[in-house]
Amino acid sequence: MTANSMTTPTLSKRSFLKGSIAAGLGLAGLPLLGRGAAAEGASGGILSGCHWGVFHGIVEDGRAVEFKPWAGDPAPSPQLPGVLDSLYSESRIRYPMVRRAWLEQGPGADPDGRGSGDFVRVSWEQAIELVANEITRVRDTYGHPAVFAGSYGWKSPGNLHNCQTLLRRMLNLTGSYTNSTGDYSTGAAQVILPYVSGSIEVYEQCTTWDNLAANCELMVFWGANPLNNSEICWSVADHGSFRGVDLLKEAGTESICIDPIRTETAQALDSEWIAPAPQTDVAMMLGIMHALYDEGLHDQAFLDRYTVGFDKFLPYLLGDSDGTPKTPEWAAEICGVPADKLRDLARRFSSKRTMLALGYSTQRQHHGEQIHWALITLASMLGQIGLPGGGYGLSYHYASGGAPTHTSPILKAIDDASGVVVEGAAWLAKSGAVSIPVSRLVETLLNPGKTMQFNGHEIELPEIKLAYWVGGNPFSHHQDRNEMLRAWRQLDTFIVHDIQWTASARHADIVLPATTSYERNDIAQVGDYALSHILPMKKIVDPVFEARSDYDIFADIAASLGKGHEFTQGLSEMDWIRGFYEGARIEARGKGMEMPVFESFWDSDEPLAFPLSDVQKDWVRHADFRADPLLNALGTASGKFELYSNAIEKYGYDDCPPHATWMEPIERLGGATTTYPLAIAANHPDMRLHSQLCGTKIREGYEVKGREPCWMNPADAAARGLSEGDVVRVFNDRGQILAGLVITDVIRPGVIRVSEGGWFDPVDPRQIGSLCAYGDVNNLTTGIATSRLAQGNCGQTAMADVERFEGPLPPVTVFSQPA
Ligand SMILES: Nc1nc2c(c(=O)[nH]1)N[C@H]1C(S)=C(S)[C@@H](COP(=O)(O)OP(=O)(O)OC[C@H]3O[C@@H](n4cnc5c(=O)[nH]c(N)nc54)[C@H](O)[C@@H]3O)O[C@H]1N2
Ligand SMILES: Nc1nc2c(c(=O)[nH]1)N[C@H]1C(S)=C(S)[C@@H](COP(=O)(O)OP(=O)(O)OC[C@H]3O[C@@H](n4cnc5c(=O)[nH]c(N)nc54)[C@H](O)[C@@H]3O)O[C@H]1N2
Ligand SMILES: [Mo]
Repeated sequence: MTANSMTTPTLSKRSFLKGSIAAGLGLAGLPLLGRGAAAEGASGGILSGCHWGVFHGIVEDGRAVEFKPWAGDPAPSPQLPGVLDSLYSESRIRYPMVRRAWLEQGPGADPDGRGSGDFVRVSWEQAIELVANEITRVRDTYGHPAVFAGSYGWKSPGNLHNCQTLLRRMLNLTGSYTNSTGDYSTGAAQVILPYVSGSIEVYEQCTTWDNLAANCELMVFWGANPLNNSEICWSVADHGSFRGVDLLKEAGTESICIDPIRTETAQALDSEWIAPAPQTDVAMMLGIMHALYDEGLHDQAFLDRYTVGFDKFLPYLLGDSDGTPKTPEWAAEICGVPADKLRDLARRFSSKRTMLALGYSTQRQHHGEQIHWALITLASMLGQIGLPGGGYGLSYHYASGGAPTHTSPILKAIDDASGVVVEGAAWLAKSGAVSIPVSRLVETLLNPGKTMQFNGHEIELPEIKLAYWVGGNPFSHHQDRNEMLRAWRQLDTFIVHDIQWTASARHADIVLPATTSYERNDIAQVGDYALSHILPMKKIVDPVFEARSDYDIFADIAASLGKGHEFTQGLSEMDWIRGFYEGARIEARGKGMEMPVFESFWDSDEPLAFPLSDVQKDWVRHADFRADPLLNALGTASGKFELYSNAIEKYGYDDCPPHATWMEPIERLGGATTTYPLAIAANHPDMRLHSQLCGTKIREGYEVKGREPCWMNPADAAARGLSEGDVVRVFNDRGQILAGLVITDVIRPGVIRVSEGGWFDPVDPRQIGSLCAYGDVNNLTTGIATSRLAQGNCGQTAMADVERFEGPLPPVTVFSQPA
């Protein structure tokens, strides 16, 4: 069946009632396929949810003792015990705390002392007053943009307790601040793709897994690992990608994994493994494109009808414009994959119905803008975009992209009082006086008043004196930790609300203990793409120690600044939640569905299920564009895929040319000017969400001698005389960390893996460049931007060396309460 050939059937009120609500708000009508379904009939306990999925909290004597996965979860997360432990772990922040030097000597005192752990406990009243007064002082002295509230990070889901929106709500009601644009996930891709395919695309739906299982003959996971990266959602996880991978396995679909690591997904599907040198994928794609063209395998009709600019890209591919034909032999030299293999791939991609699934890591690199452009150019040459089972997909690995989208209303959410509802796209919203690209804060702190090119325009970098962070961990997520430490010394004040004593909290001047989602009530949707259910996120236990919700904290600060009523509108927590639900109920009615009254929804023991139509189940990305490229034009200037961009040509950036181009990164495996021998895959961790849960007991399952694991190929270990379980020093000119060695042949020689999110634990916090005792990989990564176009981060650009650590091992102190 061809997708999009029918319109979505309108469900009668009756059939919806029959299909889901009458059946106990449960799963009736929803297929429950996939691996080891949750504990049978798990229920009882208190229904809630988190980034890792829907669960029931079991409570004994006022204490949560188990988070039991919901029976409807096709692949419950093994991280749930860590989620429970995040409530009670030794690393929980207990009381409001202020750094002694700041408290006694005032803002900006002894900035080198940040991170040394010398905190003084204060009362909530005093903490609120200190924060409100400091916001006022900084605004009055330096102007409103001196307050930075970009506050990027993965917080917790929930449409009310969105701490970042709440921070901006408080600041918008009382004045202004500097915000940030973009994110660390897809910083480069989301800026270039609007020029190429007409939208940011990286977070949009893919052709469904169901459609792939029926139509795809060759699935290519290009730096894309759904079985790791779909453990979570930005909202509450549905784990639909696990079911999706199962569908491919059942269908026996041939697959290829192009990745320095033989991933969980590759292992589950027994995929062919091709391991190019990291950061060379653009060259590899060009080699394949050259072979396609050379052998006449490209789809000229598709290029003519659906794209512009191939004629301007071709001279580059053939070498007419720069003297270097991008032949498979040329590409093989760079990427390390033999030329014959590249020709073989060109033939297989073009002769089979092929889906190219690209992850995000390849754009989190120097010149990361090029990879998505190269992929779309390659997919255009193959001519399968918009066909069932073919083309390209940019989120198969993320938040269960490709899990079919249910017919559901959009749940309303708290807004930031700038007139924009931002849940789901918090960091894309425009609020605040000034906005800087999210990963350029360090550059901004070090260069106030200077100008920066960004996406065709110029930004003047503001002077920032106060950074306010909630729901994010910059001392984990930002690159080049030591440069960051230098920049942080420019700040008068750093305020952090968190659940846990992260490195960011430890480097703060004022630290406020926030509640977890499990200590407050909220509401959310299940599945970023699936939108399969609306979930009551019920409070499971009372707040521990003196933790308070970000909502209550900001309401008090707003009140202290004279805007208390504007902040709360006189509504209680449950009033807000009910309001969001009622909004959805009205929208659902417009779609022919009747949701139950709020009380029966809230008191039910099951999430509220929404129906899935056959059309959505079989949905094909870009099918409408393919069917009628005029009526369903893309959002680009020409309405077609732009393989050459006149707009980007006009910007004249030498680090981002107007068509997909192989650009040498500052350092890479085999790079002519690169000094360190090993490429670091700073991937997303399998048993954490970034740094979240690193402070819990779940760490005991993967740490090696108390340190973050470092994977290494047996050949590289042998060459260095290293053994499994050795504590090693991983180092380069930017920094040094300890890690515990894991020797494995699922990683390519020349590459090591140290996942992002390990907590930064400097042996001497006063000394920039100090050894990190636990293993925060961002001591080693580069802080440069992808290019002047996107100014994205390069968390996957790092070369290093590894040696056995000799001498007395420094203790890991970052997981306990500060001194
Ligand atoms: N080298 C390298 N670096 C990377 C990456 C990489 O691949 N390589 N990946 C990048 C990417 S894609 C991302 S998204 C970032 C992630 O970076 P972050 O999103 O900053 O990382 P998290 O560990 O999720 O931090 C979230 C913090 O919010 C806290 N939190 C959770 N809920 C609440 C709440 O309700 N209230 C408050 N106040 N706090 C709360 C958590 O305890 C945690 O400390 O890292 C980036 N950094
Ligand atoms: N379990 C878990 N899941 C997560 C997260 C998490 O922290 N933990 N974080 C979530 C977030 S916020 C995001 S943005 C996404 C991130 O999604 P991605 O950025 O796609 O995830 P990564 O794990 O960094 O990388 C994916 C794969 O790319 C490979 N790779 C690295 N460098 C290269 C290269 O140069 N070439 C090729 N071909 N492959 C390469 C890695 O080995 C890995 O297998 O994940 C999300 N999912
Ligand atoms: Mo991300």
